[in-house]
Parts: sequence; C-alpha cells; structure tokens
Amino acid sequence: MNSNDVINHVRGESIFVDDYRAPEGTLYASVFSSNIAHGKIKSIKLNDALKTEGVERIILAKDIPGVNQIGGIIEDESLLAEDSVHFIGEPIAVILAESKIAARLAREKIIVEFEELEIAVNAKEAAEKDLLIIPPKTFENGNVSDAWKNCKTIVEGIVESGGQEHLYLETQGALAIPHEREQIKIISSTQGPTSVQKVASNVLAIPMHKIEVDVGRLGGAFGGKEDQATVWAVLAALGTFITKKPVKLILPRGDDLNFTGKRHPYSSNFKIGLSKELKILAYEVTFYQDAGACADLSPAVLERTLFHATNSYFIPNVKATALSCKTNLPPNTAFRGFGGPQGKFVIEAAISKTANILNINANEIQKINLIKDDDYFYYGQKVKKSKSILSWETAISQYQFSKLENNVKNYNSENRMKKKGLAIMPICFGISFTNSFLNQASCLLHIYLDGSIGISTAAVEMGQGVNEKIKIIVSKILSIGTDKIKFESTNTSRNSNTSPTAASSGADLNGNAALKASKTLLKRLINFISKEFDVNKKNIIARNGDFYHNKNEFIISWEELIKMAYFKRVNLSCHAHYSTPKIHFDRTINKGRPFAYHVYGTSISGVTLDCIRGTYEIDFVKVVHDSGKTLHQSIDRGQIEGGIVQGIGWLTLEEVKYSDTGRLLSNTLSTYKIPDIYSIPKKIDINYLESSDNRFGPFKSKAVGEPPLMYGIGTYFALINAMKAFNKKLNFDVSAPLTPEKVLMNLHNK
Ligand code: LUZ
Ligand code: MOS
Repeated sequence: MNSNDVINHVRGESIFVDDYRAPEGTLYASVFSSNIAHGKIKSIKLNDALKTEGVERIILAKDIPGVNQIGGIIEDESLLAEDSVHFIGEPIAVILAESKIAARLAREKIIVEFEELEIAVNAKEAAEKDLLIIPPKTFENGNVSDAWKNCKTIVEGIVESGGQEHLYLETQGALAIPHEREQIKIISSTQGPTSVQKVASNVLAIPMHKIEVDVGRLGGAFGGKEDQATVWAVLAALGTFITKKPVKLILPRGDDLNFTGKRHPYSSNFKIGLSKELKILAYEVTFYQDAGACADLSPAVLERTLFHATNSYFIPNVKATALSCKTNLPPNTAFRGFGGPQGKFVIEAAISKTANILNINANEIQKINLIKDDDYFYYGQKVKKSKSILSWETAISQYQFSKLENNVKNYNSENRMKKKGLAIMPICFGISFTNSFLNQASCLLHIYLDGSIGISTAAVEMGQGVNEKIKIIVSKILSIGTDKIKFESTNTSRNSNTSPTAASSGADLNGNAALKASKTLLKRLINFISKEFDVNKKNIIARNGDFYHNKNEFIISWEELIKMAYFKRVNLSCHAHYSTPKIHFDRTINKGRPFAYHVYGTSISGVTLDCIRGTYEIDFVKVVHDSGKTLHQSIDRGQIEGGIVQGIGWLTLEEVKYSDTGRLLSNTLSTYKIPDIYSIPKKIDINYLESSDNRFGPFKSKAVGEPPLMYGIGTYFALINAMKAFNKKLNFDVSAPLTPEKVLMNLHNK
C-alpha cells in the first residue's frame, strides 16, 4: 500500500466496487442458492418472487446463452445449478430488482423442491467412497521401503488441519455495465481479471474482446478472489447481457461466508524414520485434501502441498501421495500459501512427535536436517543460495535462543498452573506458479506530454503494496520521483491474457515487466538526446529527473526532454512482457525446476499457557526473514506481520465448522473467531536477512506475500510444548486449530 492509499483508506475515500456510483437504471442482484448439500432439483417456483414489487427478472440456468460452465482446471462446475446441487450455497437463481431490498425480499419467496441424496462432509470419508476430483498424485524420491530398515527410530501419526475463512474486508462483488453491440464492462473485485473475461465470454457466447474487465483495487483477497470472484462477476454480466441494464452484485457478508470456499482442511497420515544421529532418512506421507464439491483450484493446491511436504529439510527417501477428495461442501480454494502450509504442518508434527518420543527438543532434529546448497529438493530442483542454515543460525544468535530456553525452564519450574512453551520454525517456500505457463506478466507505460507517467500492469492491488513496489522500480530506472507516476486500474483492454495476482509473484512478474518497459523508454530517450545534442550516449546519465553528460554537465530536464521528444515524434509509450526464465516441470515423472527461487526464514515463538482455563498468550514471534534486497521495508514488514498473525489464526483460533448436513455453523463473526488486538503476539521482532543474489526479483528483491504465514506453525508447536510441560502424557495426535477449548480438554487428559 502506498502512502496515498493509506491516507485515502483511512479517510474512506478509496473506491471499492460497491463505492462505484451505480449508473441510472442499475439493477441489484441477489443470489438464491441451495439449502441442501446434495440432491436433485424437482421443481423451482418463482411466481411469488416475481410478483414482489421492484423485481425485474429472475435468471435460471436455462437462460444462459453459452455454456453453463465455470470450472478453470476441470470443467465440473456450473454457474447456476440445473438438475442437481452439490453443496449448500450453490447458486440456483439470480434475482434482479430495482433495489437491494426488493431483490432480498423476492429471494425469500422462491420455492425449490429437492430430492435429497447421500452426502460426504469430510475428506477421508469421501476417499473411502472413491469420490476423488483427480486420480491420486505421488511425488517420490529415493526408496522409502528400503530405507526403513536403516532407521533407528520410526514414528507414525495422524495430523488434522482445519479450514480457514479468508475474511477479506471487501466481500465478493461486481458491477456490470452494458455498452453498444453486446459489449460489457465488468468492474470486479477479482485477483484474476482474465479468468472473469474468459468465463464471461464462454457463458455469454461472445468473444473475449467484447468484455472489458476492470479492477481498481481489492479490499483484501488472500487467495479467496483468485478463482472465486469469477462466479459473481459473471452472474452480474449475465444479468446485464439479458436485461441490457447495469447490474450490481455485492454479496452481503452472510452470503459471502455461506457461499464461498475456504482454505482446504487436510487429514494426513505420516511415517518418519531417523538414524541414530537424528538424520531423517525416510518420510512417507498421505494427504487427504477436502476439496469440496468441485475442483476449483484444488488440483494445483494439492500439488503445492506435495512440493512443500519436506519444508526446509533434506530427506533422501520420500514418498508423498495426495488425494483431492470430493465432499458436499462449498469448493475450497486458494488461500495464502496454497496448500504449502498444510504440507509443512505435517512434517513439523512428525518431528514434534518424534522429539517427544526420544525425549529431546524438536529443534535438535530440525537443525541437523536443514537443506543446504547443492542438495536437491525431492522434486529434483537443485538447492542454490539457500538461506535455511543462515537464517536458523542468525535467529539463534540474534535472539539469544539459549537465554529464551532458560527463561522457559525457570518459569516452568516455578509455576505449576502456568506454563511457557517455545518452538522454532524454519520455512522454505517456492516462488513461481507451479504451472509454469502462468509465470508471465505485462506492463503498459505511457509518458504524457507534461512528463507525468501512467502505468498499468497485470497486477491487482489488494492492499499488499504491489503498485507502490512497481512505482519504485520505474522511478529508479527513469530517475524521476514516484510522485510523477500514477497507477491505472488493472484492465484487460490494456494488458491481456493476464495471470492472476497470486503465488507471491505479483511484484516479481509485473515488476520485471515494468522494469523492461522503463528500460526500453530510457534507452529510447537517451538515444534521442545523443542525436539531438550530439553527445556520446554512453556518457549520458539520468539523475533526479534531469539528464547529464560526463557526470555533471547538465543537458536537459525531464519535462523539457519529453516535450522535445514529442515534437520530434518519438514514441513515448511502451508495452513490455516478462516471463520467468529457466523454470519447467515434467509431470510424467514429477521432476523439474518449478521455482525461480525459494524464500527462507526462521522464527522463534514463545507462549504462556494458563493450564486452569486453557487460554494462552503469545509472548513473541521473533523472525529472521530472507528478504533479498527489499524494495520497501515497511511494505514487507506489513506482509510479514500480517502473515504471522494469519498463520497463527489458522492453527489456533479459527475454526470453520460444518454440521453433519453440510451447513456452515461458523457463519458469523461471533462464531468464527479471528485474531484481534488482544490475541496477536505481544511482540513481533523482524530481522531482515538481506542478500543480493536473487536475479529473478527486480533489483534483487524477493517475494514476500505467502511465506511468512508459515511462521505461524511455530506458534502451534510452542503451545504444544507448553502443554507438554504441564501434562507429560499429552496425546500427540491433537489437531489444528488448537482452540482454548481443545487445549483444555487435552491438558487434563490422562
Ligand atoms: N495459484 C496457482 C497459486 O494457480 N498456482 C500456484 O502455484 C499458486 N501458488 C500460490 C498461490 N496461488
Ligand atoms: Mo494466493 S493463495 O497467492 O491468491
């Protein structure tokens, strides 16, 4: 977020989709959805609803002119249910009315008769019934079955991790506006404008060039708008296509919570084997992913779980299998980390359980297994410029770990009903979309007559500060102030065929495209100066908006140069495209080099547990983070702090609960608890481990969006360690989230 954004956000002046003033004649949409989790639709009665005052039209599946299909990876999801429904919240009808109230009132009057069918509401149950989204996937290296006999210690266990609600401040929504000749402009709160454009084109049976998707900014997304913003945008466009009127569709918070998918819950079985020296020799794991009722992004999420199954550790023999299980819940989707956190949580649980059995600290196992340069990740990528050991050792010394350990020991021997716990969490996260083709971006840069600049990239600003980072890049190349640069909205007419802003790579990909565009323009301008002023272009430099020759001989100011270049008919615009070099992955053998690079880091979490109440406080999270050369320290700090808190929330407080009939129970903010000012860590220390060896990031920066979320995993194990200090017989197959209720039940378990 740039400083202008901060001020405008605080003043409430920033424009989100619902803030666009509705054009005259706008219709408001309300979505009627299934209230059973699986069944056949026997009849739909609209009569009473249609009679509601102000209702213009109710749209059903049969009104769709093109294909009734929105599935991105697999075509298994209809826009509007036709004959059957597969989860509670599946859209069936869209009411269009003159006011929001009228649309909502009419919705109450729609009557649908169902014939209910059997449902599955958890992953392992679905797997037993063979309800899979795709065939099981296995990544393998070495030979686990041979390795067990060399292991001194073998430990098996089960690990559960729960879902997580994105809870972006701005709910899902879109405004569709008709133009002449069947053209439609969609203003959407989406991370993926091109997905919206493509799906709308299929659903409306019109070519993509007739649909313009525009994204100003999002009030948060966290992956929840990577794929799942599309349905609402396309429903609005469908309403516009049919009525020829503008349609605004904004989900009220309750609908948003009930209708949309979340982070995937996982249930996993592991087996880990260690040598006498605590080297992990073999690791076998099976992940059961709860995909919900349709594929959505689940196969890609599943794959990232496999990529991150070994976290920051080198393990010579690994067999990891993952099943994407089809349940009757809203389709689960991208969420910061994209399956990576679920994979890392299991290996950390395996290490924690093993340490408990061996009566040692988990960090003794963690430390000697950290991956280092010239090792290979088990999917075949060679390790280069690893910061795993460096960040670990820096954290240990910088934060005086042995002193922290002694504090805990002393506190625990002096207090009977209060216990402290400590844990270290190393992270290692691969940067790039795992589908190589998505790693591309573009930028359109205009220099206007007065020297001001307008820039538009494929990146979507969602509060993560990508636009400010790109401004810094352009300003550095052109040597002009960021105040001269304005960011345009993300728009499919300016940048086409865009990848979603996701996978932590928005600033890398779009920043590199902007870097290319600015360099091209700078070169053009320098050539122009060289010709006009008859000076050697090698001796021309740009500095603070002016151009100099031989270091200090002033030639011309930026403004004068631009004016002059215009009159001499120099092209002052540039469009550039960037694609990440050297990445590939072969899915026939599941080996390759899928990631441009990895982001590493180490955190130390400390907690204090009240063993009478089961409540806890997080005393601190201390981090050494592999930041490369950061483009903007406070933006990166915001990402790291937010990631830590969101990771802690996922594993401690946040409990997504469905009933046996597939109904979301935690569907309000009084029943779904996210971290607040009282439950966040008392202290977050961040030490940037700077380096300048990342040639894939603009100006040697590194991606920062997702990796810090996984520091939160350390806090979970700090809690486990505090519980262990109280109850030596603690059952280690406990699952996340570790809510105070769950802590209390387990603390006093014999
Ligand atoms: N989306 C995607 C992602 O399509 N592929 C990825 O690898 C990914 N990773 C993180 C977040 N979104
Ligand atoms: Mo994301 S989970 O990078 O949208």
